[in-house]
Amino acid sequence: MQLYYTPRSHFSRKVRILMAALDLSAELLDVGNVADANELAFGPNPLMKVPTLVDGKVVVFDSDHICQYLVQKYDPLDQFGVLIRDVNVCNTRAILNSIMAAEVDLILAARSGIATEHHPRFDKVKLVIRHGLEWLENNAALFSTGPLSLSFHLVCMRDHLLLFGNMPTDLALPNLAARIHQLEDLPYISSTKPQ
Ligand SMILES: N[C@@H](CCC(=O)N[C@@H](CS)C(=O)NCC(=O)O)C(=O)O
Repeated sequence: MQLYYTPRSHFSRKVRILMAALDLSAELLDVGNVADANELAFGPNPLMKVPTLVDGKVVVFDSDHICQYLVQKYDPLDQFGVLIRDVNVCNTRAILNSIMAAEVDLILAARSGIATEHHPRFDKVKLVIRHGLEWLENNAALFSTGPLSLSFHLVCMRDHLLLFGNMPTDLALPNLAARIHQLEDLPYISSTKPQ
């Protein structure tokens, strides 16, 4: 298998954590700057995003879809609850993904030379991150009662917000921090942490 990714990509890290936890390996293909419109670098993905998985003749786009594909093919017992469709779990995934996508908007705008300060669109994007984090904190019990893959997702979101300086510093998130602390030393969490 090949995985188009970048070492810092939080969406790609979801897949990398799951693959490591399932003892699966893939050749990692770093696409470089994801803000670039360099079609060739992204391999077969017409959306020019990472991650993309290539498994023989099968091409799979989108991190959640890739995780589902891997579990359906390689983990019939679904040890980490990737295929769970419970409404609360899906809502939590939607919030995590939206915070992560909002952060991509901020980072790629800045990387493309757009000032994101005092701009109504980006003010809203920042509010999405704040309100999303508050929602997760208020619903943090879902991470201990829900599938472990949801907590993998949480770690990816949190580490990336911290790495790129987009975590609101005035927001107290003790319940999320406690959950992440329980997982930080797992080898597939620590070995995939972006530097
Ligand atoms: N829904 C997609 C989102 C992927 C995504 O936005 N990836 C970012 C990097 S972390 C990217 O490649 N962005 C490029 C762009 O938006 O132009 C997924 O879950 O895989």
